[in-house]
Amino acid sequence: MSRRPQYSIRMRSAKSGGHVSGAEGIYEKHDISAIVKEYTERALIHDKGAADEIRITIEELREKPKKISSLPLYTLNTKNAGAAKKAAREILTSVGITERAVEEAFTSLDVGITMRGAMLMNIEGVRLEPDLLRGVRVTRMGITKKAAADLARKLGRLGLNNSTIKEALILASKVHKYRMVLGELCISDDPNYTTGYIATRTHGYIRLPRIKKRGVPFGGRAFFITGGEVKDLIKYLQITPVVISNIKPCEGVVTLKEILQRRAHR
Ligand code: PML
Repeated sequence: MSRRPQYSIRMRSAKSGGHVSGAEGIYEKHDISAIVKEYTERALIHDKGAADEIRITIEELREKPKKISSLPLYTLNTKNAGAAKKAAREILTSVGITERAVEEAFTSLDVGITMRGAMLMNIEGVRLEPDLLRGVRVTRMGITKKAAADLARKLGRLGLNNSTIKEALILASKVHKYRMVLGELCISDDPNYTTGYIATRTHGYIRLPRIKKRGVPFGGRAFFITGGEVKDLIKYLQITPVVISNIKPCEGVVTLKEILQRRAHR
């Protein structure tokens, strides 16, 4: 029996040429029109102002999405950008990423340009993505309806059930399934969203409140990678469809010590 087709739906919006918002997921045919409406409304109502260009791509997937678990989610009570950076440094260096690379990532995310995709950095901080201006955009990821309900319930208990966190967790979970990726640093480019995160396969998805000051309109993502073919990694990030079908624990505020002692079992 042939399986029901699934579709990758992706939205990117811009205003005067600058990035405003993006969203994406993997859906069935009967969901398409509702999702297009939801994504369009999201692009038109945004803190950065209404988009003047909205691009929506709907593509039938040729490959059956790979099913994976989400990363476990935690929040650190970081009080300011300095504390968030210190926590990021301690966690990321504990998996073999150098301090220099972490420093380089923070500096690059603070230059005032938001790239369309993520930076790829080796553990010494050397950039490896072929297009240094665009970076690598992670696409073709989603979540099953059952897992989405479970995630909404788990995040809801923490007062965190919003699309920004859900989409970032889905993206990070796809990225960290690939063995070459050791860690990630993310700072939102939304001027009103001051919580960022780091992720590693060992520690999970760790939210870092107050990683930037309110009003800063740039940010981005850096993936720290080790040995392997960069072109295979890029192919996985951009092309391989992945859906989250199982949700790992989502916990409230934990200490840095607890994070460093805890090992996520994936
Ligand atoms: C983004 O895609 O804008 C980054 C979102 C970061 C979410 C951090 C969190 O609150 O978990």
